[in-house]
Amino acid sequence: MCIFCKIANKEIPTKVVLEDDDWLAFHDTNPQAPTHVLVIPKRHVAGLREATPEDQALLGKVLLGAQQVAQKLGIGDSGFRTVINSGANAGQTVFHLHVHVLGGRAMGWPPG
Ligand code: DGP
Repeated sequence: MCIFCKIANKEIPTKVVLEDDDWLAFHDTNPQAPTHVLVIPKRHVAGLREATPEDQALLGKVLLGAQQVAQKLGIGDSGFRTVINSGANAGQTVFHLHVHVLGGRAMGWPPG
């Protein structure tokens, strides 16, 4: 079982921010901003590249979960960044779909 499936199953202690039946949001262990949360579907999807039309509703729920996280943690008004790394070249290291929610500081563009 992948590490994020174990987190979704509560087999690994994790700092949960929010969740519902389909998704879970938790603090990243290696934060890249004052606020850095990951939002994952509880059902295993390896990444955005592997998502199918059957995952359409789930993807929408995960994105709206990211919105709720930003509101709950107080970064909704100042602005926040959402990132989905897809594949090794983009920096994906955990192959269970996750949306990074980053905020609490000004962000540069383009990203590195
Ligand atoms: P990515 O590079 O896009 O695949 O991001 C993976 C992120 O997952 C990275 O920022 C570190 C985080 N991470 C990896 N393992 C764990 C873990 O066991 N717990 C938590 N909370 N975060 C993890």
